[in-house]
Amino acid sequence: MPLENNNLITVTSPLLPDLDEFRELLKDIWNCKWVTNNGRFHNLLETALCEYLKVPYISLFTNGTLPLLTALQALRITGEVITTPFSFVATTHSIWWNHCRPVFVDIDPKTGNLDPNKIEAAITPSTTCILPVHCYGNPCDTSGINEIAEKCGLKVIYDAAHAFGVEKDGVSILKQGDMSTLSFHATKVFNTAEGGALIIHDEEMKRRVDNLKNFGITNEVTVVGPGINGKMDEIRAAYGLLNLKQVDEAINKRRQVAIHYQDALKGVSGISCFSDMPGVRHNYSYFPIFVNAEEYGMTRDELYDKLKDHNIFGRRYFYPLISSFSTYSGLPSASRENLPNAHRMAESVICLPMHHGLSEEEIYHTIDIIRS
Ligand code: T4K
Repeated sequence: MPLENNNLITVTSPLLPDLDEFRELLKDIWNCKWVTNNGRFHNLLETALCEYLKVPYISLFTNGTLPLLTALQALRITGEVITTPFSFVATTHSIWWNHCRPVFVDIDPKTGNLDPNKIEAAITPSTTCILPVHCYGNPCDTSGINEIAEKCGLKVIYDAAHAFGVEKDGVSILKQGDMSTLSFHATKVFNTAEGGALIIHDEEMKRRVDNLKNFGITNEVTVVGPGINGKMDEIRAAYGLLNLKQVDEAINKRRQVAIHYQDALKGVSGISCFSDMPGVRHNYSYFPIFVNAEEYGMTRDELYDKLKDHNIFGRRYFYPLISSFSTYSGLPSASRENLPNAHRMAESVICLPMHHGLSEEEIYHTIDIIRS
C-alpha cells in the first residue's frame, strides 16, 4: 500500500472533503459527543441525498454490501435469484449469505448488463427475485426486466453501486424495481470512505429497513427480528455531506475525461468503448475499453501489463467472472456455454483511469501508450 502514489496513475482516486470544513464538522461531533446511531449528520445526509437523487426514502449503511443483504431480507427473498455474473463478487455473495441460490444469466454486450431476453428461460417455480446490476453506471433495460418481473410475480432489487446520480429521460434510475442499493466506497463517484445506502419507495418499508439495520430493535425492551448492525456513523455522514457539495463538479470533470478518451481512441483499430446511451445522464463512474486482440495486435493482458510498466494502473473489472469463482463455479448456470457474452467481455475489458483529479497530461499519457 503506497503512502504516496503521486507518480502512479490509478484507476480511481477518492473525492475528498475540504479538510478545514471537515475539521469544523468534527469539532461539532466532538462537542455534542453523539457519534453514531441516527445522529444529526446521519439524518441531514439522508435528507440531502433524497433531494439530490430525487428519491422519496433512503437508508444509510456502513458499506454497499449490507444494503444488498438487507434488501433481500426485507423483501423476504427465498429460493432462486436471477443475477449477472459480470459484477463485483458482493452482488452474488449477498444472495449466498441469504441462503438463496444464485442463477446466472448472460449479459447484453451493448451495455454489460443482464439481458432481459434471456431471463425467462432461467425462471423456475423456485425463482422469487431478479438482482441486476447497472454495471459501470449504464442503466439496465428496466422496462424489459420489470415486464418479466410483473408477469412472473418476481421482486427486483437493482444493485446500483455504480449508478449514483444516473438518470434516464430525466428520472432517477434508482426509482426502478422494488429497491436499489448504492455503494459509497472510496472508489465510487460519491464516497463516504466506506458507506452505502438502500433506496426505498414507501414509508413502511423504510421503517422495516431502518429496523433491520439496527439489530431489529424497536425500543429499549423490544427486538422484533434478527437484524444486523449496518448504521452509518456521524464522521462518515459529515464527510458525505461535504462531498455531496462537490459531486456535480467531480462528475463534470469525469465527463471531460470520458470525452478525451472517446475522441482519441475512436480510430484505434481493435479498441472499442460503449456508445453514449440516448436520454441517459451518466455519472462516468468507470471508463471500460474492450480489446480485440487480433485487430489490435496485442492481447488484453499484454496491454494491461504494458500500461502498468508505464505506471498506469487500470483494472480488469470484472475479470474473472463471479461464476468462475469456486463458490459458484459448480452451479449449472455458471457454465461457460450459458454465459458467452459475459466471458467475452470479462476477457477483453480494461477500465482506464477515471476520476475527477486526472490531468490532461495523465489522460494523454494513457492514450499515447494505447495508441503506440
Ligand atoms: N455491488 C457492486 C456492483 C460493486 O461494484 C461493489 C463494490 C459492491 C456491490 C459492494 O460495495 P462495497 O461494500 O464495497 O461498498 C473496489 C471496491 O472495494 C469495491 O467497493 C468496488 N465495488 C469494486 C468494484 O472495487 P478494488 O479491489 O478494486 O479496490 P482497490 O483497493 O484495489 O482500489 C482500486 C484503486 O483505487 C487503487 O489502485 C487506488 C485507488 N484507491 C483505492 C482506495 C481504497 C485510492 O486512491 N484510495 C483508496 O482509499 O475494489
